Amino acid sequence: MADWTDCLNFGISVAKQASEIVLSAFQQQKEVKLKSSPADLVTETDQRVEKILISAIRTKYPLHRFIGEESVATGECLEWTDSPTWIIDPIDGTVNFVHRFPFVAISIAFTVNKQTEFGIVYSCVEDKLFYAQRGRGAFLNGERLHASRQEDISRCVVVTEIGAERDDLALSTMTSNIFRLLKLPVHGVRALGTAAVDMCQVATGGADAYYHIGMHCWDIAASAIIVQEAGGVVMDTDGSEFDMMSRRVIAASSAEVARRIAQVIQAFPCRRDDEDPHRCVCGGVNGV
Ligand code: LIP
Repeated sequence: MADWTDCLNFGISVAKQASEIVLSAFQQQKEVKLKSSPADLVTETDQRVEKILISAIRTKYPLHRFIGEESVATGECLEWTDSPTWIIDPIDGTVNFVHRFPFVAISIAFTVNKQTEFGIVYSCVEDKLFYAQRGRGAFLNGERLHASRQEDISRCVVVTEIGAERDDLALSTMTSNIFRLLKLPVHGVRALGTAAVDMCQVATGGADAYYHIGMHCWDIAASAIIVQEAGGVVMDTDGSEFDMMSRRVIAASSAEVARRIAQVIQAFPCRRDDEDPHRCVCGGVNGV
């Protein structure tokens, strides 16, 4: 079996270098552009950090492929293949970044044969480096992570996000999901504004579950393996196997809590990340 530890260590080093750019821009005024909705923002720093990450990784690993949030946003084909692939969100929590709300993360996952080999989530302002390598555990700043193993939904803190959708169906679905969970009851519902850092709270045991409908593969690809390697469970919101491209996810301390959340919440229709081939243009970061 191939050992991707060198790739992981290189990924951590480039994430730390990129964090310096994020932090230096964090307190500055930002030029903000809109993407899919009035709440789906992008800044020059998002784009610059992604370009720097891809350029550095491509120089060392020229045959590897990339799925980057901002490359896809500007028309790059999202083609997930069996090739070694880096799935990158240069700034997860861009709304937080624009508002200086101190939860912004660089999220980098690495897959081979469509299986995640490692994930890195660097919460820049907190200086918290979460990472996990398949079969070798999950870590926060070098300390081993363990999910809470909570099995009683009524004793859970649940993390979720409202996301960038602002249409009536999405908003009514998401708010009614929160209402139903609170009426179970659960101990609390939280949202940090970054799916990656949200999900890592399950790996630390500080939260017992995270769910989201509408996020993208780059938001959660890295944190999914971090939860799994911390002993947590990751699945689709319909209770089926986790599907990184479905834009639906539940991460939990135990299968029992994950199943209870799947029973309570409802999803709304989302186009899969790997659909819509007409949106993309060939060439770009993957060259073909
Ligand atoms: C964000 C997610 C967050 C969600 C936002 C947005 P971005 O990713 O991490 O959980 O609520 O709508 O999708 O766009 O900041 O990389």
